[in-house]
Amino acid sequence: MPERRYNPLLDEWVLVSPQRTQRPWQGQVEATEAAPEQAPYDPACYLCPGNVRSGGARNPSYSGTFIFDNDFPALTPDPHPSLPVRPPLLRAEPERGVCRVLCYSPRHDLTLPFLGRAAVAAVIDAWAAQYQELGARPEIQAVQIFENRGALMGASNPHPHGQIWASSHLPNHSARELAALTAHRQQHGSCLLCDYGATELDAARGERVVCVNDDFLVVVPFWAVWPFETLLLSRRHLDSLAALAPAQRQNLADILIRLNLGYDQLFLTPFPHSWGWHLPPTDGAQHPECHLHAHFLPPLLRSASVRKFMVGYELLATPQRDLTPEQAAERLRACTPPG
Ligand code: H2U
Ligand code: ZN
Repeated sequence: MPERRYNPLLDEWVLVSPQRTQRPWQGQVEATEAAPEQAPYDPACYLCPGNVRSGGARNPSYSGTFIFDNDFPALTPDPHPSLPVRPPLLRAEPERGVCRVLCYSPRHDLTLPFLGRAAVAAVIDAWAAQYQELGARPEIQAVQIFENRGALMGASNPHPHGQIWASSHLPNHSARELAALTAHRQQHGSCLLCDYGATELDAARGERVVCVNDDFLVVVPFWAVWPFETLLLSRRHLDSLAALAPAQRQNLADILIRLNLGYDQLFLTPFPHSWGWHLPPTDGAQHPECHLHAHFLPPLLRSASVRKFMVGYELLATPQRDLTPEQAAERLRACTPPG
């Protein structure tokens, strides 16, 4: 039977219609392309060590992580000239910030789960350092760390990399989450995501749990919108990546590797997705309501070539899914290596 489920982080609903998984499908079937083999170094890659980027700068011969200012940034650090006076309904504000690109390693051919635990821990260190460095700037209120993986998600280059966008206002999703986390703390005196993580670990058979270790938990959230969407959260209350002790960084590397291997195994393809961290605002205030977590938002539905489209009812009304989060978690869990 259909039901609607509530997403307490975004204060919105998702329609779950499991009876529809039986319906016939004669729609789009994308050709399954075998992922092209990548070489460890590609002389034509903008991100490989020693190569010239499309903006003209030359990359150093880096050996670990490599971070540079995006040559085509969506946000720029310069103070804005004043905006034109407009009617009240045409509201705009100046926005400034910094956009950076983070290459995970010099290896053109190794995605995150194949880097090995020490190299993934170095990427975690880089995320934490960027969050602290950019967040310390007085004009920066929010640091968004994310990755578009795969051509299906619009990634422009196969060299494994992520992005960091730091802005002078809170982005929409962070603002909505912050409001929800704050309201939960005021009403219940506890952290929404601590309470949610405990609820999932207590649930019958851990039916939405994908993988877990001493410090981290991955679930297909009860309110997931994308078929195989997951939420990664710390098991204890930590607000940000900067608060992670070295042993916790190792456990975070472990869970990131296992989750990504599970995704790749699910449809025997390098699983395309967008994913990223939600970290506390960097507005100088304390944020005890914030809880370290990342969202993985993959589009694939049935195979390496059949994806979910957000169309019709989803665009105009409410997101809808057929496969239940519990079914998705069971399948993803079966593909994820044990710790
Ligand atoms: P994707 O993560 O979606 O692939 O985007 C890569 C970013 O890298 C994109 O924002 C930047 C693009 O502007 N880029 C450079 O800054 N320099 C380059 O030489 C290539 C790509
Ligand atoms: Zn490369």
